[in-house]
Amino acid sequence: MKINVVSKILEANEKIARENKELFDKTGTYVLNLMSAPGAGKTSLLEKTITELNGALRIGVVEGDIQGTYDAEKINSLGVPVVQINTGGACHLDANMINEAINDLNLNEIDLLIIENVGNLVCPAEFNVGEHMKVMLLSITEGHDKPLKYPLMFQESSALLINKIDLKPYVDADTERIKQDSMSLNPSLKVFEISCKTGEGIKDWTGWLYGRIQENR
Ligand SMILES: Nc1nc2c(ncn2[C@@H]2O[C@H](COP(=O)(O)OP(=O)(O)O)[C@@H](O)[C@H]2O)c(=O)[nH]1
Ligand SMILES: [Mg+2]
Ligand SMILES: [Zn+2]
Repeated sequence: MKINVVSKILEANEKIARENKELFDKTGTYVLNLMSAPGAGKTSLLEKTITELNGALRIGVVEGDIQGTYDAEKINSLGVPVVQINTGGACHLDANMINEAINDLNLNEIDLLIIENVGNLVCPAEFNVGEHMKVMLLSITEGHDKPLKYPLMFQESSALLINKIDLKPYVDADTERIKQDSMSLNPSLKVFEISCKTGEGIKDWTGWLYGRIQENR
C-alpha cells in the first residue's frame, strides 16, 4: 500500500510540473534546477553564473531552503530578482512550491530562472518541478564514491559540475573516477571541472549553458 501512496504523490507532482513547464515555455523562460549536497557550492555557482551571464540574459533565482533567507540575501545583492522558499522541514522542492513561488516573479522579464534546490543528494532528483534541465554539483571534498552511492541524481542530470578543484592538492578524491562512474551511470552527462573560488572552468560552463538556452528558443 505504501508504494501506492508514493506513486500518487509523484503523479500529482508530475501534473503540476507539466503546468509549470507550459508556463515557462509561454514566457520564454529557461529553467535550471540546481541540486547538490549542502555546501557543495550551489550559491557560489549562482553568483559566478549571474556575474558571467548578466547582460546577455535576464536572470532570476528561486532559493529553496529548509529555513532562513541567507542565500537569497546574497543573490539579491547582485541585483537579480529572487524568491525564497522555506520548506519548513521538507528536504526537497516540489512542483507545487515552485508553482507558488513564481507568482512573485515576472517571468516575462526572465530569460533564465535558476532554482537552488534544498541541499540533499537524494530526493530532489525524484521531483520534477517543470525545469528544462537538472544540473548537479559535486565538490571533490565529498569523495569519489558518491556517484555509485547516489546514482539517481547523476542519472537525472544533464550536466555535472565537479567543484572545488582548487582543493585537489589537499584531498584524496579521484576526479577521473568521479567522471568515469558518473558517465557509466549516464553516458550523455556533460561534465565540467570548476572552481567557484578561482573561477577556473566557469566560462566553459556558462558558454555551454548559454548554448543550451539558445537551442531551446
Ligand atoms: N575552496 C573552495 N571553496 C568553495 C568553492 N565553492 C564554494 N566554496 C565554499 O564552500 C562553502 C559552501 O558554498 P555554498 O555556495 O554556500 O554551497 P551551497 O550550500 O551548495 O549553496 C562556502 O564556504 C564557499 O565559499 C570552491 O570552488 N573552492
Ligand atoms: Mg546555498
Ligand atoms: Zn526530500
